[in-house]
Amino acid sequence: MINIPSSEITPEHGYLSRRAFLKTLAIVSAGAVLAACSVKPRATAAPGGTPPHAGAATDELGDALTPYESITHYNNFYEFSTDKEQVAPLSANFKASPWKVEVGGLVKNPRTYDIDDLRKNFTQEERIYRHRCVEAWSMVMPWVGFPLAKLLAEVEPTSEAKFVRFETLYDPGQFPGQNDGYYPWPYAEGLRLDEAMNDLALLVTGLYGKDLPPQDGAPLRLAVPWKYGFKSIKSVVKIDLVDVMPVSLWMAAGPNEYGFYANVNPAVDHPRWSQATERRIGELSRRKSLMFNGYAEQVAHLYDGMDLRLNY
Ligand SMILES: Nc1nc2c(c(=O)[nH]1)N[C@H]1C(S)=C(S)[C@@H](COP(=O)(O)O)O[C@H]1N2
Ligand SMILES: [Mo]
Repeated sequence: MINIPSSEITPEHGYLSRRAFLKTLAIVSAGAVLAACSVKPRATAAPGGTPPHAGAATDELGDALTPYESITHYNNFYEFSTDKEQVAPLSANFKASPWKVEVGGLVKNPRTYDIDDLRKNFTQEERIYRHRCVEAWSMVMPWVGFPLAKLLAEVEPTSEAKFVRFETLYDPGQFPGQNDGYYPWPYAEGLRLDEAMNDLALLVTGLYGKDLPPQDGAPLRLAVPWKYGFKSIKSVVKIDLVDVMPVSLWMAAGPNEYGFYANVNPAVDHPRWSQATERRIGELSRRKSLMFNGYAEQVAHLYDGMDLRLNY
């Protein structure tokens, strides 16, 4: 079994250092300008055309969008670095085109998609989602993308398919972190088929109306907003329908700390820290975390009769 040094996965300090605090202020004011520019009336994306700018200033709970600067300069993407602030500079030259995504396994119509086809063939829509990292920080992102369910409908899972497994690109030449044999690369994640079919599960191609930047998982990443952020796998090249529960990178690396379900649940603490509250990036005091990250109405039924403490 792999032993993880706690420095790698210990959550950020609840209170920012003075340097980080001053930096946050700078990011917030720069971000305020950006956010103001991007609050435009909702536009409909023409097929293959420019996706819309953020169509609203808040999520459905009234919480402000996190500034573009913060979303793109405070990143978890271990293939580049375990240092959140190093991901943006290290990913600047990442080659997200050409890009192919292989969809197969237990499906009637296996198919390899070009990223441009995914953008053209599936109507791109804007979704404002909360993102809650297991480390207890959070953001609000205006993603652009399309429901995973639409892609699955096209490949038609067979009756044996019970889970969906996702895999990130393996390319140590581009991903310096993959030269470190510490984690079981490539990064993998999974969803139960009914979770994957839920309308909230989004395949993301853009952010703030622009193409998805490398640090956020270009050119295609998943967003499953009711689960801890590590489920939202980046830079996906492979989607497989399978009949057994996939083992994710985090389940393999730390099975006692990271389970398959990873639903946001303020009542179930991480073995090493509380999940009751979170630090919203850009805010100074902590806020209460919400069951299923505030999406209970849409997803709680998926877990009827399940013990969410056992199925963490
Ligand atoms: N391939 C890959 N996907 C990943 C990660 C990663 O290290 N590698 N980190 C996860 C974690 S822990 C989080 S919180 C989110 C961060 O997404 P963001 O940087 O766009 O906010 O990506 C998730 N997806
Ligand atoms: Mo995370």
